[in-house]
Amino acid sequence: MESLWEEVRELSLGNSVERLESPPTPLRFLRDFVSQNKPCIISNAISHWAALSLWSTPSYLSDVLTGSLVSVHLTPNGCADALAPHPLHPSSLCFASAHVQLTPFPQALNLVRQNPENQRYVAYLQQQNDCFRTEYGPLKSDCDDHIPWASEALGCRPEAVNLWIGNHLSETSFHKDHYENLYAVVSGEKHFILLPPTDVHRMYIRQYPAACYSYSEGTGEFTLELEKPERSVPWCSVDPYPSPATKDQESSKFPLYFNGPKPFQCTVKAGEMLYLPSMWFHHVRQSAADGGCIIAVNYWYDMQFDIKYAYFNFLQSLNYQSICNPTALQSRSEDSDSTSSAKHLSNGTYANATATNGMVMEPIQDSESEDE
Ligand SMILES: O=C(O)CCC(=O)C(=O)O
Repeated sequence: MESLWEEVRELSLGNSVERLESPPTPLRFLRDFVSQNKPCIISNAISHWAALSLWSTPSYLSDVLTGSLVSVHLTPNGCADALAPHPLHPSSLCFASAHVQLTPFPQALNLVRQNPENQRYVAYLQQQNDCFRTEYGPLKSDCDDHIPWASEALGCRPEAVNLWIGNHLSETSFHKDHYENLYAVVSGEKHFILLPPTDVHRMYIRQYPAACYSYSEGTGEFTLELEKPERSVPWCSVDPYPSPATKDQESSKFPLYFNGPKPFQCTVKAGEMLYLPSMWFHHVRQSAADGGCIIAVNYWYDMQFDIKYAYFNFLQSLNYQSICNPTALQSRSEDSDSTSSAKHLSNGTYANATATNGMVMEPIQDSESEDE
């Protein structure tokens, strides 16, 4: 397995995410990136968008969307769709979704912009259901309907276009999607950790009971309740940014992640676009120099469920038991000076690791995907 991780880096991915100074031709995009399932960051792909100048003025957004109701995701800590202590058994974990409320846009934007350090909640405007073309329809003419060279290469128009407006406290945990993703940052910066699908076993995908936050405006408190009927969600177990106090513990629970090849890491700045290939695991943080909002629009194109997908499912079904010790993994990763990547898995259904070193993953069922 370790050879596989290294070989894809040596043969195709290299050590860092490639940067293109201008949009590729459809042929180059297809040949060098999509068919190779390889990410890249593209400059000057959205320079013509009116959004780049207009959206940095909050009053512009509030004026255009004055009558719009949008989905606000509220969490106590900025981590929606992420692991949290189980409400009944706090020594174990559950998969926690945000409290979602439809709110008039101007008010919703204030929830994101108010000094987040002083609030008991973190608000993130995002709804991964084509929200840009529905909830945010009045902003449509500020961006492109689709990315022409990508549509030409992929032979279709986007299945969904989503808008993301958040502050520096919102964070998206490791996951993967079954889409080719063109992710354009309009203001602020997004910090991605990426891992290719070949690294699936490094994500420690396990089943977690699904739960949902509920927020009371009256008390300002969140409660976390298990979904009814109960269901479980296969989700990545790794937090790539453990606190100094838990770092050693996390490294020993997830040695394949922490001691394996460095993930790909990249920052996508305002005006840039990331091509995030289908099935790559990704973890996202965000920041804005002025403490303002971070705004992005992403285009999800259908992926091909082709031989790569079939290989991925086969790989994931393997009961990988590393006989390498973490020291061996460490020395391999020191040998290569790769940057890093983080990725996300589709048919990821693994029972809890049972080996003492946390390296055993046993397939337990063939579920659809760990994507939501
Ligand atoms: O921007 C984010 O917070 C997450 C983006 C993401 O996960 C996606 O585009 O698939």
